[in-house]
Amino acid sequence: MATTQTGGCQCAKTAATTPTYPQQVTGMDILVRALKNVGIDTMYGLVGIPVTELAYIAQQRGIRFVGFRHEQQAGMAAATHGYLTGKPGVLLTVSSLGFMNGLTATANATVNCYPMIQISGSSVREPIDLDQGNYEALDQFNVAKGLAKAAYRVNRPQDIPTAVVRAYRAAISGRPGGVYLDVTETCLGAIMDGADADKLFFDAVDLCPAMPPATEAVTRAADMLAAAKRPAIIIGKGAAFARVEEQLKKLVDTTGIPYLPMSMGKGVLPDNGPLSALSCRSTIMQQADVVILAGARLNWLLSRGHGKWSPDTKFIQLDIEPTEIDCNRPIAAPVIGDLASSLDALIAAMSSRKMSMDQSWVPSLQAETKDKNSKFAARLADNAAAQPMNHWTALGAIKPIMAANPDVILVNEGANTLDDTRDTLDMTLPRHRVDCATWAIMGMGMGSAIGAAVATGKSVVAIEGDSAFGFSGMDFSTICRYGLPVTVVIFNNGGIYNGIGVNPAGTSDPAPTTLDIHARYDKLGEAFGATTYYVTTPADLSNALTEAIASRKPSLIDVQLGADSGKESGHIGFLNPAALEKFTV
Ligand code: ADP
Ligand code: TZD
Ligand code: MG
Repeated sequence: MATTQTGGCQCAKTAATTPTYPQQVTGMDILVRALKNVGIDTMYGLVGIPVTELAYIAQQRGIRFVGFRHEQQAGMAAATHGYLTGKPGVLLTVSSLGFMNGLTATANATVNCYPMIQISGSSVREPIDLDQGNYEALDQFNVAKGLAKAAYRVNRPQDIPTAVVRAYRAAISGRPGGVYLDVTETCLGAIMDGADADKLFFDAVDLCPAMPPATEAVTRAADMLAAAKRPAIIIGKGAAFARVEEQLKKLVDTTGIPYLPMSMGKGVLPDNGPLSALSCRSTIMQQADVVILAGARLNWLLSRGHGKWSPDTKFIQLDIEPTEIDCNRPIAAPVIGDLASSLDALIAAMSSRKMSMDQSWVPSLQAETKDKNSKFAARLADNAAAQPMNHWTALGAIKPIMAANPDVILVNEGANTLDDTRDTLDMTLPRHRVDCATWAIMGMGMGSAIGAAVATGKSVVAIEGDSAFGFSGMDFSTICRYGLPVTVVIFNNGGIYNGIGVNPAGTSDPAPTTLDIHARYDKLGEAFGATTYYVTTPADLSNALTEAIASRKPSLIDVQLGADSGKESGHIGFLNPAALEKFTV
């Protein structure tokens, strides 16, 4: 334990407050016990003043502590842990910048409805409030408020058990999200009598209560569904999170309604099932008369309910969040409740109703699927000989291997790397795809891969664009340090979108989109003791991935693509190439 003063901070004094008498406990002891009481078994974070001892105490008392190189990645891991397990993931950060680095992930979790709790040590209150320049002083609580689903500050050790239960409930109940728990250094280091502390703990009852929908809402939805001629179900990541694969299967089996998954809804029902309309997105948007949104928002990923959507489509929205309804488009039949309860109720209501679906609706979608699938297969085959490889060639090599390993969790980020991977790789199991999701952010890859591997014990393959990997690459070392069964596959096309951008000024500086086409990312993996591969052909990629998955050891595959592989998608309307030319001097 450090006793030296760091930057004039007060925290070294905290270090001396670990109780020497068994009947005394610190705020840190109480916090660890409170976390264990609500079932937290894992904590992701990065330590330093004032939370180092807290992490040690957690580790000593049986909470697994996974230490990272950057808090953002620890936060992405906590969020993914929450999403995959249905219990809030926990992130531990130090004050000021550590807190802010982690807050990025907490904000992202809130946007994506992932349950997590960021616990951050914060500097002593009084000098912060008087702006007196204390070590790592920042009014973290007020900064977090705008970005987290909820924020709480604990100033006294006797409030910790209540604070932890409140943070837990806020993270998981209703629409899940990221919760911030500010624990002041003073509170962490405060000493209490052990017997008094014992009296603070309680068993919280029903931490994630069911929220069944109103009967009349279900009746309205069932009537509308039964009358539908061309119905469809859109399965979002809310459905994956809510673990309603059985209910959705039953609804689909009993009604024969086709389904269309959102990116992380893939696998809730099999992508390759007979009623999967994965390839018929535009047709559903244009022709479906009744669409059930099951844990999916009509946000930008669904054109906010406009664009290609027919103005006549009616929506039944199953969601836990009432304010989501009518957000972008009027919802004819809102069903507010937890998805499991809502689907149970809808299935029950449908059992006494007959569907009136057009006989030709499903066969026409199936015919379109067949046609698109064979065109897609031809496209992959067409690229099989491409040298250097492009995104499709590489994915053509990866596809059969992932199909043979359906229980591997896929993490995916990039631009072309994201879109093409999503389109190529079928998912057959729920909660097996984690990607950059609602905000389309880069920099979730290593954290999410680690969270997925730690939370589930399953093997993980992260398919990363070279740019995307750069945001979190240093935490590949965390994969190695913890010996996790993660294979990182980097699609190196030398840039953001591709590596053929041209600097319009003609100077020797690279274009804004250009990165490092000749980089050997495999060497980076070598530095941390991973098994590494540098591959230039589909056959080598295929062998490398097969071996890497089978090994269940940290592995990194650097996939060399051509610099011209990938299309640029980074233009907004007025910054199109023609406009850029106009502005070029
Ligand atoms: P996608 O990006 O896959 O379309 P979104 O993140 O946009 O999914 O939407 C997920 C939706 O699921 C959110 O509106 C959220 O409120 C909802 N949701 C999350 N958990 C539940 C639950 N247990 N029951 C019902 N709805 C839920
Ligand atoms: N910064 C953050 C945090 N998120 C972002 N989404 C971006 C920047 C902008 N951006 C994209 O939207 S995709 C992308 C960036 C930088 C990277 C695309 O390049 P890649 O994938 O190498 O990861 P491809 O295969 O070359 O397209
Ligand atoms: Mg790239």
